Amino acid sequence: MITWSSLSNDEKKQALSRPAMANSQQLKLTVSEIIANVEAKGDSAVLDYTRKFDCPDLQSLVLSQSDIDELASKVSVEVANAIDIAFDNIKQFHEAQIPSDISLTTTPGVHCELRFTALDAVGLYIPGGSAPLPSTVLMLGVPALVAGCERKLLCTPPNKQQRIAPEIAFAARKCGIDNIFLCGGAQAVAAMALGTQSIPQVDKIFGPGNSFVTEAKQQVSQRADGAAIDMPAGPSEVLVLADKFADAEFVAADLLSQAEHGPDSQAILVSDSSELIDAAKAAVERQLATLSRAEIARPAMENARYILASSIDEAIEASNAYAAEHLIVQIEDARSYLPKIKYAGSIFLGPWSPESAGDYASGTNHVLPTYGYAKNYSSLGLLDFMRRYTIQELSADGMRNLGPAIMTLASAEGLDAHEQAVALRMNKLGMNDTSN
Ligand code: HSO
Ligand code: ZN
Repeated sequence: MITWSSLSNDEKKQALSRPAMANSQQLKLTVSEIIANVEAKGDSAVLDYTRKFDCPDLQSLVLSQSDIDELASKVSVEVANAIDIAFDNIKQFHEAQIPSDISLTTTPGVHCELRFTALDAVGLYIPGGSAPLPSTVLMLGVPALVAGCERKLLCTPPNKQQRIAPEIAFAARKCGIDNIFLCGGAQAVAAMALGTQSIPQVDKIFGPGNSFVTEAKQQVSQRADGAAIDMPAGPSEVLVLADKFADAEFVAADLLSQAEHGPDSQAILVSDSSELIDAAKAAVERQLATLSRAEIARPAMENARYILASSIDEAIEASNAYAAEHLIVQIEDARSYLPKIKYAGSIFLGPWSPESAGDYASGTNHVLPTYGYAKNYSSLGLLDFMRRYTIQELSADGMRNLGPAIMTLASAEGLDAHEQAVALRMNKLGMNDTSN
């Protein structure tokens, strides 16, 4: 247990430090080679990498519509119903985010508009690995559907049988995904960003992934002919704020639900009650023994931090300094602390709001800024699948009214051509005296 008030500023930083991310020179080099190969050889490079890493017998990168239908039909009624419920809630919450265009007269005769439009083509990346996540298909696919993106494609690594998890096919079909491609890793990101013979080029790539995927997203986003990306990514994390009224079993379960994502997951408990911390630690041990993924969760919990604060305000100070991806507030009257909570990707208020609710089905998006990026990035939302642009229209009166100010500013910046573009028009309007 770490006592927050006894720490120096440096020690506080240390207590909340995240593990260094593996963006070694070697990783960068390997990924840039993969991207260059995909750029040069297209499908055949993607196919080679996929055969090497995921599926030695892979025949085609394209999962046909009949294969998607066949896979989707294997999903149990129970899971299908649960996906339907999650889909409906996520859809409702993202539909509520549909923005309104703005149309405004700033100066008489000067008309300005702001319009929103869906991105044309989006690429959704769904990792394979130890737990394929159909919930992530919904979190990416539903906003793309609601935004009205014309083309939605999904890349995910195939299993050895050239197939994907039936739940992923089912969720993708529900979201109206146009194509599923059987590839993963940096090669999938390169293919979506640059396009290949069978994988169309997209405007923006979304979704979580391992260090190769993350590095590939960074690299393609820096190319003018590449693609935009959703947000930088690091290992998943949770910070639980709890007081003496919190249920220690709930607290432990929430820490562990983060820990089971991966050995590099971060779980932090901050409380003003040492009794609660002790009880939560004991509950973690008890619950850990019962988990099927204990082998993954245990190393993560070995790095877990338990911080004792002298007050709730001090606990919130620690939480703000960490800027957690998920912040769970199990404090009496949790909502009343919202004004003090500055940074978190998503906040879970009160004893009945586990992270699992937002991970799956409440309606909020589970793609969230990690690694402290909650300070300057937002949780994924509808607007990430749209772009906004502006329109302006000046009438002759608008030009008469605004022209002098524009000319004065252009002249102050020494940009004669800018000034001229207005002066010519003012002359035509008979406004020869342009001094203002
Ligand atoms: N907690 C993960 C999302 C997830 N959890 C998917 C379960 N399935 C990152 O926010
Ligand atoms: Zn989760």
